Amino acid sequence: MPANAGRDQLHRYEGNPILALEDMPYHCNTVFNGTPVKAGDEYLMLLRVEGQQGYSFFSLAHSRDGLSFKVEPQPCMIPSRDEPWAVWEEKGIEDPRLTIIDGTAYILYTAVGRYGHRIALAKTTDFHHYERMAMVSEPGNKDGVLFPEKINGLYARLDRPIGNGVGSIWISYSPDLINWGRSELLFAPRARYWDCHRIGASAPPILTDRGWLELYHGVKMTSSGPIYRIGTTMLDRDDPNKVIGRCLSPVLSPREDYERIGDVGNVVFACGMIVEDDGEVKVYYGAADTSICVATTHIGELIDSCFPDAEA
Ligand code: BMA
Repeated sequence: MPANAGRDQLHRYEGNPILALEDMPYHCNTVFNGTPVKAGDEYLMLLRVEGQQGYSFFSLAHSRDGLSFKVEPQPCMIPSRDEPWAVWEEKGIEDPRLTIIDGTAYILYTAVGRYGHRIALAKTTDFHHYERMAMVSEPGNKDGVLFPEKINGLYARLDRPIGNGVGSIWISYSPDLINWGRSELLFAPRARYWDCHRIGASAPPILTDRGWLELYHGVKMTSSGPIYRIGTTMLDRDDPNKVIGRCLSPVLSPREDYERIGDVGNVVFACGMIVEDDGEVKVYYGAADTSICVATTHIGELIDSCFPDAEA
């Protein structure tokens, strides 16, 4: 038997979950799907919090080691009451994904309103004041992640429109982060696999020596509901419309009680990762839509997972 038989490629931190209801400084229902950034020697994480009222908003947490986080006493971004945003955010704001471009933090998030889900864009320079910039998709789209640099002179993003009930990962480009186009399908669910039902971009892409590494989530439907797992794919460095690698097996599947049991059981859902100087990767993920966990691996292993050499 191979040494890693029965294990996931990502190694769960023994202290998981790193953020749960008990760690929150105010009353809420759950905290999950946090997006991290390393600023100097501090880690920041923008968290999705679901309030007891039932809709989501964002809070900010700080850490010195990327493992132990302290949440600020008040939420940092709540659904807008001002038009043109209010109608699109009346059911909450969800799943932030943070990307630093030229020193500004941009957040793509899901705005949830009566007409469905849209991707929205906000920016901040201090993590306390968030300026809404634009709604950047029509309804029916979510899981937006920005590339951290322009590609061939244009900003680029991945997202997940649903067409004909099928959720696949698409790429689009923009000259100004506001107007998006040249949208093309990148990759789709795979029949028979763990990602057969629906997929979506998870972490903002990271540039490696083999290309753009993307963590995505894949959903399989079962008779007791969906199972969300985390997988990897590699896009060409100069032309990310070319998918040059894709894992066969997920790198993380729900197995622990805190991933199996919660408001939505059987969910591991990444919203970001940090690559440390020594190549260690910390992947931050929501567990069962109820807490935040971290799992680690080496960047080389994540890259290798995109290039499986045999049908498993
Ligand atoms: C997705 C998103 C995530 C959530 C996941 C599992 O569609 O809504 O926020 O974690 O489902 O419920």
